[in-house]
Amino acid sequence: MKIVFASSHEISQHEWIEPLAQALPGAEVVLWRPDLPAQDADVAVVWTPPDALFQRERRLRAVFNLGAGVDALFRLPSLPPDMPVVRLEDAGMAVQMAEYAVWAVVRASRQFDAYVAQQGAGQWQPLPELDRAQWPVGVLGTGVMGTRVAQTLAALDYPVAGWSRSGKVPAGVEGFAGADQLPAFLARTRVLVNTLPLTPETRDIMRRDTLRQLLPGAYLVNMGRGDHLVEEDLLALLDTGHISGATLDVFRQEPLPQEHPFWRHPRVTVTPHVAALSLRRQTIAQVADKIGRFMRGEPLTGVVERGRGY
Ligand code: NDP
Ligand code: OXD
Repeated sequence: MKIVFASSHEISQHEWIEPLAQALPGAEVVLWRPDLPAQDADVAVVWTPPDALFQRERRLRAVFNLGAGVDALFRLPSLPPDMPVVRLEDAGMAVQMAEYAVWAVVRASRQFDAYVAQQGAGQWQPLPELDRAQWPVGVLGTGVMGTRVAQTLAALDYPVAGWSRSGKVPAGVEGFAGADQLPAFLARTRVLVNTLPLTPETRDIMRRDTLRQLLPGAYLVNMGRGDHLVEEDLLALLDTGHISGATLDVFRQEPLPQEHPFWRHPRVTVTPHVAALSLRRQTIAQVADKIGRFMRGEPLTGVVERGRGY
């Protein structure tokens, strides 16, 4: 079996190629380079690969994505429409997404940013206590990431609801399903936490008319993709005060351009797409297991439904 490893980012032979080869004895793992001839590989392991990979490697039988989101892959014109695409499932990322959401929600609801400002001014001024009923959290997408996020916030006694296509949510979380129930979900939500995948249906889902349906003083946490959020609509609603603040990890353009207003906005917190980092050991173990199953013709999970886009 031959595996080609392709990414637009710099890949360390020592950190990725050698451990993947060790995890799949008998497999040959090569790093894809645009200046090399076709490798005639059986499968590709990728993270934001160049389109040229699929123009060159014509014998690929499947693609294994080193991330949960497959939107970047689906943007490539040369990805064959019937090529099986397998994504990463959790691999240590869900707990990090939950930590990120807790960080943002707790900071907003317990007014910890105000205490940081107080310290700067040498001020000792306890603020009113937290009433959790005033901070209902709504999680967009209750898949692998959203479920862990919702469970974790519910364990901290925030009233939590989840929205998905199926309406499936973990115990202790109120479920809302599909476009019909989106208005009711938004109307009971103050902190909106996004963990959706980017698809044609979810693009721009956080825009003026949806964000305005949130409870006044709403707070936004975006960990999904930048294209879920219409950035100028968020800025306008921050100006009116309907949205009190936002913690954003993903952006329409990454890295976020230096001149972007989010950098200097007093009520926006920016992080550089790090809500969940790939954990190399867990990622390699999972991908190796999935490749092994695929090659042996065994059932495997994480196969993306091309029609749904996730
Ligand atoms: P899953 O496929 O497990 O979950 C996707 C969820 O979104 C499901 O609950 C699904 O509903 C729901 N959904 C999809 N489309 C719609 C729709 N049109 N309407 C309503 N609900 C919808 O994905 P993961 O949880 O593993 O990952 C989610 C996303 O998180 C990734 O695609 C990626 O963009 C992002 N991510 C970001 C990271 C970061 O560091 N910022 C790190 C990792 C992931 P249903 O359950 O009914 O199918
Ligand atoms: C992912 C990501 O999709 O890191 O895995 O954004």
